[in-house]
Amino acid sequence: MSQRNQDLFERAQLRIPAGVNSPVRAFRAVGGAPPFMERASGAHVWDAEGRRYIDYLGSWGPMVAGHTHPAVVEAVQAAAAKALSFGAPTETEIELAEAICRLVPSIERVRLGSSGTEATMTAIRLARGFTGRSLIVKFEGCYHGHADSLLVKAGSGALTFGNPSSAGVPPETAAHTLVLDFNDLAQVEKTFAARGAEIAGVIVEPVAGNMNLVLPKPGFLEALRAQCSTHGAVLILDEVMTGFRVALGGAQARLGIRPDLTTLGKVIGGGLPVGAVGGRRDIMEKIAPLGPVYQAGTLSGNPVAVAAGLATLKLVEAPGFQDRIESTTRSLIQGLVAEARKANVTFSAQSIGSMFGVYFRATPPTSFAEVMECDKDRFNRFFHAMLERGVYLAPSAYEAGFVSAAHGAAEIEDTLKAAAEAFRLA
Ligand code: KE4
Repeated sequence: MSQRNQDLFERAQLRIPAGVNSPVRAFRAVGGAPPFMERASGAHVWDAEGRRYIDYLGSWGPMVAGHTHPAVVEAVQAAAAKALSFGAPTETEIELAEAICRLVPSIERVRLGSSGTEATMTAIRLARGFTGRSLIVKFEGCYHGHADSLLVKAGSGALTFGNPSSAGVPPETAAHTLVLDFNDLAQVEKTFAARGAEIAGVIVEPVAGNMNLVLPKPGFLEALRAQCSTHGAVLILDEVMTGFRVALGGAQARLGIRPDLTTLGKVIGGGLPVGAVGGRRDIMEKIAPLGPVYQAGTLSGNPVAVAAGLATLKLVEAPGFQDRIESTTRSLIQGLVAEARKANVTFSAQSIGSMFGVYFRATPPTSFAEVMECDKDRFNRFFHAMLERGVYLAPSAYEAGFVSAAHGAAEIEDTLKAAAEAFRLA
């Protein structure tokens, strides 16, 4: 680690716990100290030492169009010049709501907030308020933000710390959350058979991206849909990460599942703070002030953030955008697998849309347990070897990676060159 980054990290830790404002950024999963970022453009970020990296983090998903896309920066500058915030309704919020409902047809009404956590917290409160029941079902390894009810064996940060549930969540709260195994059809059926009448809702990442990338097995999401319909439970697809990234209409469009509620974030803010919960009109009309389920936010629908989101969605829905970004991601994956084979390293990788997973395991994992079998130490050595060669992967073996529209053949070529060396050092 260079001196300036090290100095910044030490200074940060004097005032910010672990020197970061979100745990995974502290590099505790991969070791070492994180580079402090200073600027970004397209597929690249530059740290405080002026070192350039090809960025496969993309701010954990939002930067699908590439960093500082001119159309997004322009929209933000124009909005900011008019107002930074009103705390009152604006036309641009209607435009973003209309765009979301048009692109994700299962969303008939949508409420904007400022983060994915707010969106999922609201979605489970709506499920409970709509059904009058308390039990929520989630899946181990799936992460839905840090609301109390969902920090029960969460993936992502908590999983990375090998601390599958958070301190500070009262046992009585956790008791209302059932944690099942992702892709375990039999368990889902058994649980609904036993407690279906108590289940307010099921929340799931339709494509898991917080225990690394794990795809749904054929029939898994369909079974969740059928069980929720049979037992009157609300099916919530958490598309904070997959929305507009796995496909234009999200994983639900690609996989043909119609949820009752969807949560969104990341891409719909284009890098600024926007979250959203939306879905069936009869459920959404339970939300205050129309209905009894309270939800609120000072900066919900903030005009500058909404402008960034709108500009990003315009780019994402342009003809050919999804196909191009998916094919770039596929060429990255195929190249990595080929380089690993040349280096005789046990490795696998997969992608869907512009999300990808890399695993030091012979085949891509299909469950949380199989993710745990991946060689984490080998990933960490590979991560640092790539970082030293100017490639910034997600700093955890339990995170997905992201390609942007700004990644082209040159970036993939440079990445594979770095990987050819990094595999031999991992
Ligand atoms: P935020 O509150 O971080 O905006 O969203 C929470 C969230 C909800 N649902 C899903 C599927 C998510 O992936 C997330 C957040 N993703 C993590 C990345 N693994 C954010 C990175 C971080 O925690 O710093």
